[in-house]
Amino acid sequence: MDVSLSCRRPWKCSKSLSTIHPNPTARSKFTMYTAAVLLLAAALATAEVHTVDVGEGGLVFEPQTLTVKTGDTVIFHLYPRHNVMTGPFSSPCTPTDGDGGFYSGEFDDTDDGEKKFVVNVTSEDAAYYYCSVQRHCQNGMVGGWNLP
Ligand SMILES: [Cu+2]
Repeated sequence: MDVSLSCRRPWKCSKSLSTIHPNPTARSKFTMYTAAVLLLAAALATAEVHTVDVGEGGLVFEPQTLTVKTGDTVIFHLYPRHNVMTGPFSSPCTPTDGDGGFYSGEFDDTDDGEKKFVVNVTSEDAAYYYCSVQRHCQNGMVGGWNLP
């Protein structure tokens, strides 16, 4: 027998919620999942990608300073013969002692004029970085993010 034909009072015949969602837990799991996806989407929406040119126009980082948040990505575009390395503010132009610093490695000539070094930001602490080639740092090739 066709249900729609037998139903003369549609407001009394509509399917109950329990029919649509026979398992209430399944429904709340779906809601939790939706909330998690929305939160993730919001986090991704606020994560930024920053680009820093390293030595494009001389002994400079351009821009010289950045404001970054955890989750952001910083892409260093290394121009020939330059690199980027973190260092402590207290002793300029020397490498950080292995505690969460980064180093792009030597610029490799086979990279055809441009090399990208990508850093994922995992802390909002200030970071100082410089170019460790010859005396570039001593000549002012320094930069940093979230500097006080
Ligand atoms: Cu340099």
